[in-house]
Amino acid sequence: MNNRRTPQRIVLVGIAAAALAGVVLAAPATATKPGSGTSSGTGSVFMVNPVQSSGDQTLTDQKDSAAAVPAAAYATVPLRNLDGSGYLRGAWVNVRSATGAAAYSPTNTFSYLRDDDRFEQVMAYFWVNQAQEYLQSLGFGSSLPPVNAESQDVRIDQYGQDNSYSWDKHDYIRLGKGGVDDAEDAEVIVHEYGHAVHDAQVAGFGSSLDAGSIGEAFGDYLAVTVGLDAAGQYGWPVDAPAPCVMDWDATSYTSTVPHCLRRLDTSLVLEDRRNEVHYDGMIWSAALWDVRQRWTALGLTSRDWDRTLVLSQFDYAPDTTFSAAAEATYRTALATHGPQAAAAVREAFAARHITFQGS
Ligand SMILES: [Ca+2]
Ligand SMILES: [Ca+2]
Ligand SMILES: [Ca+2]
Ligand SMILES: [Zn+2]
Repeated sequence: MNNRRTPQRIVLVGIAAAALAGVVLAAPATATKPGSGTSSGTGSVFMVNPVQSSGDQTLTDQKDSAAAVPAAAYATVPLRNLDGSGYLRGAWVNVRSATGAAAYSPTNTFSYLRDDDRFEQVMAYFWVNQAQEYLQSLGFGSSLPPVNAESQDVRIDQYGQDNSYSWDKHDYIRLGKGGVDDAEDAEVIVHEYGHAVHDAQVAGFGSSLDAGSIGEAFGDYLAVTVGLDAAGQYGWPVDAPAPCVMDWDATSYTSTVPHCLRRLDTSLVLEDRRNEVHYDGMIWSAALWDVRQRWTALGLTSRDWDRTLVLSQFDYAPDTTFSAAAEATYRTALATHGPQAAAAVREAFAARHITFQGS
């Protein structure tokens, strides 16, 4: 394990330093797939989710009825990198319907309301593509190594339980139903994509309780940061607390307002753990969210932090501990943005009682 980790860290830190110094490295061959994603279309999607964009915490599923969500919650968006087949397939996403009709349009026009199962297919295409584009905008696949730069299989299970998961052995994301259809909330889709990102960065990632918790935490963090970035890109409203994860999917499970399946800004510390990956993940995601604020106070940006965070994850062992992963993140921050930024990382983890040697 150490034989693998140490050289990789040196290589990656070298790449990061070169990128930050403005040295442009040759793009890896896998970064683009010419001919497999050059068409564009349009689709109708939620602006992350209808609760986050409207601020209306009284919205409920009402058995998947179209009338339950106002027309103002939808946005017409470009669907990029399609393969031109008329299906929702492209360079970074391959949507399959486990049951029912696959969305098809010879003009690449995909406009459906939420009671039509094809709506979830459009959501999955748009948001997985958006997440990959976000990673690429940070430099992954150009100045930095690619991250999951392949056509991600996504299966929409029209009859399944509420059991979305990313199944790395078969390399696909499955989005289920139950309460609000999972793919009606972009934060569920991007959370699952976060697992695919980890799997692509470190084979078999998540084989310890701590690593599994980090996987859940990163999924939640990625979901929120990609959604906020998209809101900025497209000019969408955000009328719910930014650290609230899966506002719309949560309406089926939570009675307190605001509806959040989980949050990134809890005060949980290591001793609060319950040995359950989603719950324990909130200890880790609170540190990630805290670093974001600390770096902003230092004059850095959320994008700077997101780039450093994802870069550091190449260095996590599949069965890492919180402590070892925190140290790897600290060392990457030191290499990319220097001692002050690294100290902020160390302090954010220490606030969650996650420490490592030298901290
Ligand atoms: Ca639906
Ligand atoms: Ca659900
Ligand atoms: Ca949210
Ligand atoms: Zn998960």
